[in-house]
Amino acid sequence: MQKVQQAGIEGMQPQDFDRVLTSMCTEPHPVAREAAERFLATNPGDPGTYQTVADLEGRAIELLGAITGLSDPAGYITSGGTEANIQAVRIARNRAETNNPNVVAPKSAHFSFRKAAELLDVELRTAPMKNHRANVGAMNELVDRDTVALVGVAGSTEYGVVDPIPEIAELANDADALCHVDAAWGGFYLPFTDKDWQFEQADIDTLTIDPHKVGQAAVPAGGLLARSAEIFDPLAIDTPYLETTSQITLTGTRSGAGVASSVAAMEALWPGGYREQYEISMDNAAWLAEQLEARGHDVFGPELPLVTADLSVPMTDELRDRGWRVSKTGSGELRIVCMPHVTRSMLRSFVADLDWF
Ligand code: 0PR
Repeated sequence: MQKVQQAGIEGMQPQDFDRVLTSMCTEPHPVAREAAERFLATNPGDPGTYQTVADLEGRAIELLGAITGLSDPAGYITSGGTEANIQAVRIARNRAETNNPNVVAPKSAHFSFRKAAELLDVELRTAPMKNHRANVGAMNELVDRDTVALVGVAGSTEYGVVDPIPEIAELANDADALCHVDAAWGGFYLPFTDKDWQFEQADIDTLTIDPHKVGQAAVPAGGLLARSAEIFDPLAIDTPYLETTSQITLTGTRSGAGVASSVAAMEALWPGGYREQYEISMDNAAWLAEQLEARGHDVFGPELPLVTADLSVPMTDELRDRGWRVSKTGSGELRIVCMPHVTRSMLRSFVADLDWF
């Protein structure tokens, strides 16, 4: 008890971002921070009571639809990408007829799909990759009559790679399965690339896109979008004592701060601000890749603003001692995510520190 009182919250500061090179979270935009605080005590899970934030959620989905190329979007603001991915698998499982459902995904799929599979008693089949990208032929070999969903990743967690989404959607179509795209991280960069991933054009059913990552909203605002409201029907649970009589979300009480900050960030930044951020972050990532290559390292990327390099020395501990927050891929490569808070001068001093070793 004594100890807890001594280490009071007063005066404690959160991690600042000036040496964070590994996170997919970032500094929220100032208007997002302000909106989050204003809506801190609201619950979009109870739209009958908290009408304003419920209306704001509609606006958030409209904006996410504009960003992803979906003209009549349905969806809601989740608690991060994990909830969105779990819910997509839940939709696929609930609407299918099989008792033995499986989901086919590339090996690069985020570990939230493993959580989904375990929770929902669905088999997760992962296909080997081709140069860090989903191999559609290998995915096809895993598809059978019990396949309820196919997953594509648009901006993979480890390498920042975009899978061939239209081909995966076609496989899903042929198998009569749901096509889910995980653009949790990449979604706010993709509109400014030449990637073939647009929602309606690529025939996607559901998509994860997280405002709390590249969207610069408050942590942990996530987004789940669907091509039509009916896609959510298999999730409806009766809520007899609320003013609204059914709920499709996974969590009950939800973050009004997440919803409000998402709208604030997107209204401030879509499209010009996000475009500018994409260009700056890509330039920074390309600069870093060049610097690392010039030093003889084997570099992958940037396809989106993420670079990995085989530094062949286990130096993450030394870098951590100097304050750098870096991480490695499953294969041991150094992985740098060029989020909005990662500036050229930060990268310059990082490279200077690497030279020092
Ligand atoms: N899908 C993709 C493609 C992701 O990269 C992530 C998270 C998720 C889904 C899950 O999103 P939530 O974490 O919002 O539920 N990717 C990072 C990861 O797990 C998240 C992260 C966050 C990493 C903070 C580092 C960090 O410091 O690696």
